[in-house]
Amino acid sequence: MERLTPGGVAGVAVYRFAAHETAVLAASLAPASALATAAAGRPARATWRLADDACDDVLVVARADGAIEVHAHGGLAIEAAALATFGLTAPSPPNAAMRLARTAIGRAQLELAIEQLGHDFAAELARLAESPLPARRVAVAAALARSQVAVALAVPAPVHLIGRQNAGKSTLFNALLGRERALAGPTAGLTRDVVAESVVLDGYPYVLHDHAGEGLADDAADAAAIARSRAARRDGLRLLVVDGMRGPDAADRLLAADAAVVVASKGDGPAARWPADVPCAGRCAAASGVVAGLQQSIGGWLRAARGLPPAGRVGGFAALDDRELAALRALVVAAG
Ligand SMILES: Nc1nc2c(ncn2[C@@H]2O[C@H](COP(=O)(O)OP(=O)(O)OP(=O)(O)O)[C@@H](O)[C@H]2O)c(=O)[nH]1
Ligand SMILES: [Mg+2]
Repeated sequence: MERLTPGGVAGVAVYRFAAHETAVLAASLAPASALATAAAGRPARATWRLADDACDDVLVVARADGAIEVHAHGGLAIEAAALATFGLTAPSPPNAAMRLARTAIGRAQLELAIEQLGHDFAAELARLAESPLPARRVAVAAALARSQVAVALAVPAPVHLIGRQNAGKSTLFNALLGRERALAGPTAGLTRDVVAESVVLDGYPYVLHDHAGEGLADDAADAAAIARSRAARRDGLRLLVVDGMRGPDAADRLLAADAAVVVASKGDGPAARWPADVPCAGRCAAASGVVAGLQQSIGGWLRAARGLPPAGRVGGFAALDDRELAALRALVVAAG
């Protein structure tokens, strides 16, 4: 028997039983048909009696891999009797879907985790491995396409707010987080250290980085801050913030060349002329304090730049991390 919930006194304790334990388990359940009902795909309510003084109302559930779960109440008497009857095996390591369910931030991540918990990744892989190669190729290609979206939903992507000093990066950073995390203000070069925080934008998770601005380096500390920022933003998506009341200059044009998204800040003020050859996703007014709308629009621009669909379920089993992706790809690579 494996205990899926942490030990202790709780409202719910979930125990998982391997095939060789089900005969003993069946004998302790009333009605005796509970196990067969669960095995047929219908969760069954039952009374679990392991000893005269250890009795609980439980739910019996069969998982896709054939294992049986008993959802009990976590009382000390039933826990002690279950341990005495079945012993405790070491918990199996959580798969990516379980880890995501525990750490999900935002509704879309949770929906994806619940969807993927409905698929037994190892069992689906084993089933695919048995299928003829042409059908396997088609199924793996479809799963990899879903996985591209699933990984984007499960694994936060780094986003770097870059731009000229005073462009409005830190103000935008704070507005997207919905709190005053970084210092912002009219002093050029105010931000020196890179500050990173997690945030959900338009349903997708990101680690948002606020950076030192590009511009004059009055002293060694400014120069070090700019150099450190340039090194730290090499990987990930760069979101260029251009002062929308001034418009892009030569330095902005250089930064725009390898930015995923360019936005014009200070959208509550008069807009500067914007040259047609500098791409601009849109204007934002971070100082206005409308967090939800800002998250939606910046998230939407990032999503469009990444070619991702609206966040949510992906419609089938998918890999959620590099290890699962590699296992999926290996199904066709090994077969040539
Ligand atoms: N009106 C208006 N002012 C803004 C907006 N966003 C930023 N500002 C102002 O622009 C100035 C610079 O803002 P910051 O967010 O500190 O700029 P930054 O890009 O982080 O600057 P550095 O840290 O020096 O690189 C501040 O005085 C802000 O109040 C906005 O949406 N509207
Ligand atoms: Mg700043």
